[in-house]
Amino acid sequence: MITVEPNDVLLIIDLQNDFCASGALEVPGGDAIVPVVNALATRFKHVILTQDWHPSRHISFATTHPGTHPYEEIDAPYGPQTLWPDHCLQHSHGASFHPGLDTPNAELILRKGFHPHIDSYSAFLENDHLTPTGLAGYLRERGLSRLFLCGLAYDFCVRFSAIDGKHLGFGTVVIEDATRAIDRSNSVTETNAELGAIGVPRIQSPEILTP
Ligand code: VGL
Ligand code: ZN
Repeated sequence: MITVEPNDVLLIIDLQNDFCASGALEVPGGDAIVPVVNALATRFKHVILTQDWHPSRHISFATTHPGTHPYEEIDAPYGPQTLWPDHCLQHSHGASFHPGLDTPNAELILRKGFHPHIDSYSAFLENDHLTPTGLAGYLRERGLSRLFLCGLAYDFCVRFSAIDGKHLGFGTVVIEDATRAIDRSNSVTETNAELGAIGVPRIQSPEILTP
């Protein structure tokens, strides 16, 4: 059992239409986490949402690089970048939060991935692992010290947000059953191993929700 403390934050990653059923980059089972996330949100004093928010012709879109296909990798100036179907276009339906998401107490929506030439999986640092999003400063300034992560996708944006959160000194926990994975080329096994190696525990939502 876990007691939620006043300085804890529920960080809900990218629970957007394009990652849910019939979305452009559908994460299998993505919709199923919505009721779990809603229930979790009622237990936290602080709730923060991230929103993947790409301009058209974003570097992460295969369509931006003629001759490539989604899920291939390119060498971007900042390192390898997986290519995706066009998704989460700014102001599109796909970029909107899942209509069932109900988190009236959310205090911040952090958009990421809006720079045309750099992708951002992590809520903290863009994919160059250098450019900050400002989230660490926000959390520190407000004295928020422990993060509980949920949302989509476990093996991409949840994974990199958890790793960076931990490295930046925040208590970091992933609520496994409140996430779903894309699961390509061993990415779930890799994520489990990485999180384990740096001491980010994976818990189940009843550990928080059971009274
Ligand atoms: C994500 C791939 C591309 C995610 C975002 O939210 O995990 N994955 N953009
Ligand atoms: Zn994206």
